[in-house]
Amino acid sequence: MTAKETTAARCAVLVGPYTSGKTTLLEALLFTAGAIPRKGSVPQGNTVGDSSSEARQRQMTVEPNIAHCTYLDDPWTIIDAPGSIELIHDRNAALMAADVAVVVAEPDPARALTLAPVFKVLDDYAIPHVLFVNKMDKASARIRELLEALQAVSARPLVLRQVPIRDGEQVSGFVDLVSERAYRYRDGAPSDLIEMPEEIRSRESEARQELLESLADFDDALLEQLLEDKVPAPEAVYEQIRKDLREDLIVPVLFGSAEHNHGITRLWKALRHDAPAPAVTAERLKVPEGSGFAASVIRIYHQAHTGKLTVARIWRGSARDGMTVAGERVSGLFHMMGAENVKITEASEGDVVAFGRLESPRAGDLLTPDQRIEDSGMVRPEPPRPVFAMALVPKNRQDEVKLTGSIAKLIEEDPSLSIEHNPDTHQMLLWGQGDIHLQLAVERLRSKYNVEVETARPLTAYKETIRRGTKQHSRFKRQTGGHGQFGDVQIEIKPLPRGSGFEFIDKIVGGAIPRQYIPSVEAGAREYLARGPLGFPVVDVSVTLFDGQYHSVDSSDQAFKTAGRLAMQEGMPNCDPVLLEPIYEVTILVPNEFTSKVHGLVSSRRGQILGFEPKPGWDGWDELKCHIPQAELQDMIVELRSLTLGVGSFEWRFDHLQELTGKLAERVIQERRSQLSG
Ligand SMILES: Nc1nc2c(ncn2[C@@H]2O[C@H](COP(=O)(O)OP(=O)(O)O)[C@@H](O)[C@H]2O)c(=O)[nH]1
Ligand SMILES: [Mg+2]
Repeated sequence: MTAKETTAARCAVLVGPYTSGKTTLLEALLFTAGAIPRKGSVPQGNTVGDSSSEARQRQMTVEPNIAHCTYLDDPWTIIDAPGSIELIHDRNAALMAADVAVVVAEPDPARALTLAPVFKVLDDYAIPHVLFVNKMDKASARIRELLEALQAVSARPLVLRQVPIRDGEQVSGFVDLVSERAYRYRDGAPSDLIEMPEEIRSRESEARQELLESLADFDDALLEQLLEDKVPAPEAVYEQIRKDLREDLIVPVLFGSAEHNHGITRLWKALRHDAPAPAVTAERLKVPEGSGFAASVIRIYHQAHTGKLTVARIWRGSARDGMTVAGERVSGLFHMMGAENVKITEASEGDVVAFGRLESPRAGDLLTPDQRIEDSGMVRPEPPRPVFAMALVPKNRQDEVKLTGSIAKLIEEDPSLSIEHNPDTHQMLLWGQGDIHLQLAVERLRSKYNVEVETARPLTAYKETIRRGTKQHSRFKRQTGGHGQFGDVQIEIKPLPRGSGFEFIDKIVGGAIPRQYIPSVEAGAREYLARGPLGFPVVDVSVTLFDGQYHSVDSSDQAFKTAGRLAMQEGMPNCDPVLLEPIYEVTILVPNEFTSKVHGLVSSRRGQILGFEPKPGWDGWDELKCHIPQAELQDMIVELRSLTLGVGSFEWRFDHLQELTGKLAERVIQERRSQLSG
């Protein structure tokens, strides 16, 4: 083999669908590297990753697990990213630390589509990646069939590096297609080199030929050799694989079993030999040139004991405890090992470190000794737009300030969460990527910050308007002891077209109401708009003040304001009030095999398809534009995901208000009534 790429610390990020075995693979990689004495397992709840109570309880990765090790004297950081589609931002952010990504897949062709989103991100950002087909201990499908299914969702060619040796149905080892050596798996130990079994020879040479042909697509010299039937030297083949991976031209495919430690040494060797150096990655990510220390923030962790940890990858220079970063003094320099922080004194290029107690950094920042640069021009993922919300109320009224502060910390850790104080419904809404995402936030509020909250469904921001006009004469008159209050107004109330808002027209002539009181009439009318006859804010109404009377002693601003409101209160119920519901424009993105299902979903939610077309740059995906009522949108992501193997998504924005009548409207009005009286 040729010399490996670098001695600087490298970083591999494990990605792939939920339950494909990434956390188990992290354990296997650490064990094989000698970084842990025993291999834990996810079901037993004793792995390096997933150590938080939220993760252990669900047997699910809920935040990136970061670990360090040394493999054959090379320093490595391995990040095990969450697989859940709801935690997609944490995965994308972790990928910004990757020299190489390992896509972990289940050996099930029927689930190939679940890898589409991850291949898409890797292809878009041109992140070098290998595919590790896991759970080969219980694979029933043939690897060839699996690769065909997976190739359909990967823009880059998947290139098989090994072929399995089978003992009956059981995969008992593999042949490496470059060295042409055969190995037999041993549980929990490196494989044994064995004689290549006779019966595999033809399959092996066929697969080897395919490998060489894939490589020859990117190299003329190799192509020439193949055409001349020459056997290329193994060194040349290794070198070609390394180069193609580094340029993200091919995806080498390896397989094994994380649970049984099968194929782990082979995976390690591929990473060690083929993963690019951090300097190459820095260039790909457009780390600004310069001299001296520079690191980019991968993620923030708020920990009970250590406080805020800023996890960053060092692109240039070195880091020491006590140094100045972003103008602040670092207090504690660590390597993370799952839940454990291992104190270190120094770190250099390529290393992923945690800085203790820096106040200012945010995920995505570029850090230098004296600055945090938000907009450094580096490649960085935008958090996805939220698709699911929950209303939060602290159980304890006194916790309100604490709640806001704690949520701010959760958002620092995960910028795909956000908070909104809804001006229409007055609810505090926590927004995110789905039910699990938000449940996790609620659990962390309790477990980390000791804040208990009640959750509720977000209310729909209904409005109301009128369908016909009326004239209204109202008088406010009160005689109490000294001088009283008097205001008399005649108004005409009229409906306005959708989206017009509120309009007030003054048609007073001849001083029927003195000038100075007219703004008060308007103010009174406006005050009324907060809650119309049906109980909701009123929109699209015009009020014309055309006559009135006053009293030289008893009239006042206040009296005319009250008269204005009174006239609305008395007149509006006669104007045939009607409920308006918000309609959103929704853009749904799904693989086109699900497009007809989505039509059904949209119409079952009172939606209307405006059109659909193939999504540019997304081979095999459709984008559907539709109008859907806000009330129907709240849990739509849950149904959309269950219809589409979890990969469907959507974006939304408010479009217009639309009349709602009939049974649905009656129910909404009833609910509002009991809410207002309750
Ligand atoms: N049979 C088998 N099971 C595995 C293997 N790797 C992981 N698992 C199991 O698959 C489940 C999900 O594993 P986990 O590592 O949490 O997957 P992740 O969601 O990708 O991190 C756990 O119950 C593991 O014990 C494997 O190689 N073979
Ligand atoms: Mg996991």
